[in-house]
Amino acid sequence: MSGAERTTASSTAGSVAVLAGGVGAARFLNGLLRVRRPAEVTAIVNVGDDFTLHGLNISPDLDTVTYTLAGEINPETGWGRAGETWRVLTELGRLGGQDWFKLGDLDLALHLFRTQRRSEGASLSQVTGEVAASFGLGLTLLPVSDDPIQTRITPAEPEDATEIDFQDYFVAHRHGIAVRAVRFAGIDEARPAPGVLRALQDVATIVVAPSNPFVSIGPVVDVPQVRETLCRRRDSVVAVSPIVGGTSIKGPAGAMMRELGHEPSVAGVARLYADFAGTLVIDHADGDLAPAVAEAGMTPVVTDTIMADPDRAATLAKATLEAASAKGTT
Ligand code: FO1
Repeated sequence: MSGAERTTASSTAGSVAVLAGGVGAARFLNGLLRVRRPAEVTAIVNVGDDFTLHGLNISPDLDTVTYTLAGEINPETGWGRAGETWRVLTELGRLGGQDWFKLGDLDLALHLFRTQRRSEGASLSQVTGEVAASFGLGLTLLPVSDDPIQTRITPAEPEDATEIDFQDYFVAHRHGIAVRAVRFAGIDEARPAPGVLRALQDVATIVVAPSNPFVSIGPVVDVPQVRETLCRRRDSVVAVSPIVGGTSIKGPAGAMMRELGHEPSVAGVARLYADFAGTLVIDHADGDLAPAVAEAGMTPVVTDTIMADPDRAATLAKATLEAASAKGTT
């Protein structure tokens, strides 16, 4: 840890860091920003989904958070831009190019900008800050690392299946294949991006967003020094379960838990998070599993976790912060 990142004396009251994946985290952050000032919020975002296509640097989770908080997200998909046009992609398809990953015209502009800035030597966190500022976002938006981390998936079948890239699994296969293993290539050498450890040390509350525990939160928490920092602040770490009623609201988290040998329930989530998070926010639908969450070592807090609209996301964010303050951390 650099001198600049060593712990400071006390937490800044009201400040929050959110460990974030894509769609679920973006909706949570959107709610959080209705109950906290942007200057109080730091989002620390997964980069394991990042990849290169058409020679462009694509960072899906950072972009989903950016577009959502800017009010520019496509509400139907939860990723990409609202009011998007697809002229480049259509022409690319006509040429016989790769059009399986849907990059819209507006979205492409961001990828061109990011790729150009990276080629000039700017780090991912610098570019992320520039993009966030261009959208008028007041929060601190950080990739968990400026170093490359690649989530790699081993399909369960056939027996001798080799690893595939995350977006190949998620988009090309529509996360419809069973998973045998998940690996984060490069993570052992990855360093936390500037500001990440300091935020985790200084904020009053750390929230683990309702994101996939394996492929969204895993590549954040497994960056060297991040888990250790969270463990030291365990009483200030509150997770929101991405599993409701035994399944994920969106995406493959529930199926993945089962396939990787974990119980697809809030108790299973608690067993995954208990070493570094003290509290688990669960939905009313799972209220009967509160004792199992407690048995796994996390304090259960039961509330409405379905973020059907920004108001309900704000209510969830408020309840999550209150769960932390009940432990005397805010
Ligand atoms: N998800 C899809 O299911 N299909 C797509 O074609 C697709 C394109 C895409 C383009 C830009 C972007 O930022 C995200 C995009 N996503 C797409 C979503 C994304 O790949 C996943 O949701 C995340 O990686 C998982 O968090």
